[in-house]
Amino acid sequence: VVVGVRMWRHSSEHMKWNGTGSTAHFQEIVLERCYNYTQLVQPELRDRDCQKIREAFRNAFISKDPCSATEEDYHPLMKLVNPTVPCDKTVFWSKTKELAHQYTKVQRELFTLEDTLLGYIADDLNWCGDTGSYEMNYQSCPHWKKDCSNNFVSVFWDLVSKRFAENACGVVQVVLNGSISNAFDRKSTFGRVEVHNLNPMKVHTLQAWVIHDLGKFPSDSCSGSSINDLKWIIMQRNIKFTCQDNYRDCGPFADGRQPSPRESMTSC
Ligand code: C8R
Repeated sequence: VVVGVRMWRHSSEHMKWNGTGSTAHFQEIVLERCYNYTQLVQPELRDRDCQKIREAFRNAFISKDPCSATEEDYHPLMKLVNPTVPCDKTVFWSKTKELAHQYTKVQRELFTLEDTLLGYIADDLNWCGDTGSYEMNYQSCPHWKKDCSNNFVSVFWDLVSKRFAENACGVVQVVLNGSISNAFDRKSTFGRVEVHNLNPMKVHTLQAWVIHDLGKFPSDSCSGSSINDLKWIIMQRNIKFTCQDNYRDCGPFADGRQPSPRESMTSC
């Protein structure tokens, strides 16, 4: 009976949140991605101390209430890694992560947030700790809607997205999804954080690409009302706005066939 009670107490303590638990091997993955990025992807960052980065990342949330995250918790980590994307090379996205990444994989000089060190390290990972414990919680983490919005993962993405946008300069691009009803969503990270943190002294144009999935009915476009919202917000901030449906700048194939949006984003 005692064993039963202990087991029950144990598991109820750990399943207290509604979201997925921390990614298995979180610490190792962070370290490995950091080494991979600083040595192979962006060797100019060779001198970054990955052990320190891993430690600062962990210290941001370990032993803390997973529903009381603040920007300050991440300041030591942010100090170790400042974003450095050259002018005209920033690519934002919203509901088009895969496509945007395919695009910057081919256009090597362009950067999404995941092509910078912190975005690269954290992409697709989940993490949280627990008050009074040095362990990560691998069973469950707060769900941003069902538990709390000030969880460590959400606060992290809002913060790095803000810094990414603040640092952008020249012409910046955003890849939006024309196959959903609101290609521009004010409540997305792009609409809520990045758009408002572009610096009009540095960014002169926002170039939007509205991409339609082949085989899916186009639900939104440059002339739709959600893009019009975006245009208004951007123009009020004194930044020029341009928009293109189904971006392509490479012409038809040799056999005259027109490239699909996906092909034109990724193969020319
Ligand atoms: N950005 C935000 N969120 C990110 C992210 C990123 O780079 N990378 C990951 N993995 N995530 P969405 P959005 C996770 O709704 O809200 C930056 C977070 O858990 O399709 O407009 C990036 O610079 C987050 O909750 O897009 C980009 O421009 C979801 O994915 C926007 O913000 C957000 O996915 C994209 O954010």
